[in-house]
Amino acid sequence: MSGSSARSLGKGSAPPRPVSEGRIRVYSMRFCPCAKRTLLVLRAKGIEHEVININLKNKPEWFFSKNPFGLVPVLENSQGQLICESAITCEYLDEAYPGKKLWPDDPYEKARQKMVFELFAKVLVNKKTTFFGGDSLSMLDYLIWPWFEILEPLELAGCVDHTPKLKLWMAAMKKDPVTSALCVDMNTYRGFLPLYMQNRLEACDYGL
Ligand SMILES: N[C@@H](CCC(=O)N[C@@H](CS)C(=O)NCC(=O)O)C(=O)O
Repeated sequence: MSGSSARSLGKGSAPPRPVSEGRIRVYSMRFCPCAKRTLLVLRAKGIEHEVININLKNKPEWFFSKNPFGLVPVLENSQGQLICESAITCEYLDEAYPGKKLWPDDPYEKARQKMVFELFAKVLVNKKTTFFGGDSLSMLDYLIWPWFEILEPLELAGCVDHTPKLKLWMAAMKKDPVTSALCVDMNTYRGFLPLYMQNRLEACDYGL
C-alpha cells in the first residue's frame, strides 16, 4: 500500500499509467473525509492498493475522465472500471474483495444499518451498543468516523460533551488499529484548513 502521503498531482501533470493487474487505485486527497472512508475500508479489509492524491484546488485535466464531477474519492481497477461516491466505493470493496465483511450478510440487518447511516444524526442518541452496527466495529462506523475525527481540529469537540454514548464510541474508534493507522494529525489539519478555505493551490500538500 503506497502513496497515501505523496504530493498531489495538479494541472499539467501526466495522466497516471493504467492500474496493473490485480491492483486497485484510489484517487484521494490527504484531508478529505469522504476519501478517508474508502481508505479505512481498504485498510480494514487488508486490500493492497495505491493512492494518487489530487490537488483539488488545481485539478489535473485528466482527472475529469476519472470523475466528470472532479470529486474524490474515485476507485480504479485494472480493468479500467471507475467507481465514484465514497459510500458506493466502500460497498464495492466489501463485495468485490474477500476477507472480513464490513456490512452484515443478513439482508435485514444490512438494511437496518443503512437506515441508521441515512438517519444517524436523528438516531445516535438511542444507540445501545458500543458501535453503530452492534458490539463490533462495522462498515457503518467507518462511514461515519471521518467527520467525528475532525471535530477537534475544527474546535467542535465540545459538541459531544452532552452525549456520553457518542464520547464512548469515539474513544472506542480511536483504539481501533485501522482508524489509528490513518488518523489525521490535528496540527497538520489545522494548518491545512484555512489554506483550503482560501483556495490556495498548496493547501492539499500542507505539511509535506
Ligand atoms: N458525495 C461525494 C462527495 C465527495 C466530495 O465532496 N469530495 C470533496 C473532497 S472531501 C471534493 O472532491 N471536493 C472537490 C471539489 O468540490 O471541487 C462522496 O461521498 O464521495
